[in-house]
Amino acid sequence: MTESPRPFDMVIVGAGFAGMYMLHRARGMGLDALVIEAGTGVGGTWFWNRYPGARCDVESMEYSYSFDDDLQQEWEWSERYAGQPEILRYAEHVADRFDLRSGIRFDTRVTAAHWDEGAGRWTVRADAGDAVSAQHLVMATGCLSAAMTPAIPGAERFAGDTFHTGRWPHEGVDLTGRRVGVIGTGSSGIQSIPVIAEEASELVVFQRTPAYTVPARNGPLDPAEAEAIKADYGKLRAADRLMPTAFGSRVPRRDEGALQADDDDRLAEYEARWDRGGFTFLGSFNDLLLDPAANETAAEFVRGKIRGVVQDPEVAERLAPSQVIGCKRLCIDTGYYETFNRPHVSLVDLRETPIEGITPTGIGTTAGHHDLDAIVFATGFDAMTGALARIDIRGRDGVALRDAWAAGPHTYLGLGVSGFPNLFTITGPGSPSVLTNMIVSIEHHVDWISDCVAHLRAHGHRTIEATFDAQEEWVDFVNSVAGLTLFPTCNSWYLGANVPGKTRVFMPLPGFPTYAETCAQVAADGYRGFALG
Ligand code: NA7
Repeated sequence: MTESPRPFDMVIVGAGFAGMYMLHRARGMGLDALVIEAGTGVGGTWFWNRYPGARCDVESMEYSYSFDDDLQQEWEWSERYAGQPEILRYAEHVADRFDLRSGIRFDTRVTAAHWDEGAGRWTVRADAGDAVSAQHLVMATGCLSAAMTPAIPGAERFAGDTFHTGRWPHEGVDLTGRRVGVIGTGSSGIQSIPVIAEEASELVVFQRTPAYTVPARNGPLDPAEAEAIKADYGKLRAADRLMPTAFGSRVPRRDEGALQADDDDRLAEYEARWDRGGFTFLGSFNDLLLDPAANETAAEFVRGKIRGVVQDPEVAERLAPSQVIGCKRLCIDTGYYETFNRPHVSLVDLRETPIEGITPTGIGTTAGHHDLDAIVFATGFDAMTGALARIDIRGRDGVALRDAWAAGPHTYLGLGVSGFPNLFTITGPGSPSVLTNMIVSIEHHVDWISDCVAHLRAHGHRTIEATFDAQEEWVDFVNSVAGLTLFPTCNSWYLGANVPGKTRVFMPLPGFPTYAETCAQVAADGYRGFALG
């Protein structure tokens, strides 16, 4: 006899910052909620990405929960930008403080979620334990969680060790005295390369596209600064929510186009922000992601910095990007360009000399063979949709989400999908998500979902589902906004361009404040664009 799956009011997939807060809110509403998490601990991104140098690119005082004032007053960050171990400790602290672990089933990977039309519930299956059923299914699976390792011929024959930055061994890796190859120069490569160079006897960096990176200027967090923020934390949080990226309000964007400023003034602005460090560099002027000529002034400024730091002019030219700055996510580094001045560090430009294959002893390119003891894949993720597509999610009439999204993700507000009732995606495609401070976007979505479920219960509704028309209109809107920007001009993971065969669609929506207003208005209008059953 098969027992029917244990029923929950809400099943949440993932115990990163999104899943943890969703569980907290669900419990606060009296819901019987369960989180299912593939890892053996909480933290999501910060649980998996333990590579050397892993660090948040949003400042600590902003990259933290705001929902509990005691928490934000009592927690003390040690650095301006928190490193992965400290953020993981923070996630663990939150789990303990709010007794979240008792509601999380760890070490269990969700494999399937099927909508049962008759029961009006989701049946959720995993690779361990019994199936469960859920009235509401919340996907808190993260935007950068489906790691991608490229299929390079011969990879299985490599006799040394291979690692992916997004799946770094928890016990750490000793690369001392080893010859290491790093493939990939996105944020993970740029953060890890200077640290790996400290240990490795030889480091070969395999670069396909150079990225722009701005110094982090990381260091101990000034206690006086932290105290001043904590004296009125709500003020910083509110000001950040009014920023397009939901952070950085302390150094606002200059409300002027780059070409409106004269040459000296423009240069001084870039220098000041370069010296300050971090993402606010892109806020130097208000048109950097709108006007190619404006963008080129910032791009050329960074290229000049690269030429100034990197001693070998040929290496400097290979490191100098040509695409629009900010089109791929800007990187924030500590000593990246300086690392290429070290005698044991070399750069292979894969545009000139592509990889032919991996051999038992290293990596072969069209220019020759590099003998290696270890290969680090800093090759990124199947972003925004990858984690969802890897689960067999089936909505009405057995339609698979991965089929429904074959031509790119279609959502309403990045929160709901037509044909998939009672399914919510936290920071889903079609919402600002990865273009923002993720914790702000996460809290916003969790609060919205919580209010929505409370509304359904108060009004006796059992289901909610995005209407097809509202969804398609939303997809058109997201595309039209993206089309006004320079984001679609390069091969970024925002577009899925890094995943072979993935349809090229710009997935996030630029502009947090307008988006948040729209979501609030949709709720105030009785969940306009959703069908309530
Ligand atoms: P990214 O930013 O997607 O970077 C991946 C890097 O790996 C990038 O330089 C890619 O080059 C490179 N790559 C990917 N596939 C290959 C192959 N097949 N051959 C050579 N090089 C390859 O991922 P990260 O983990 O660094 O960062 C993700 C986000 O995490 C980051 O933006 C922050 O938000 C935090 P490409 O540019 O595609 O030519």
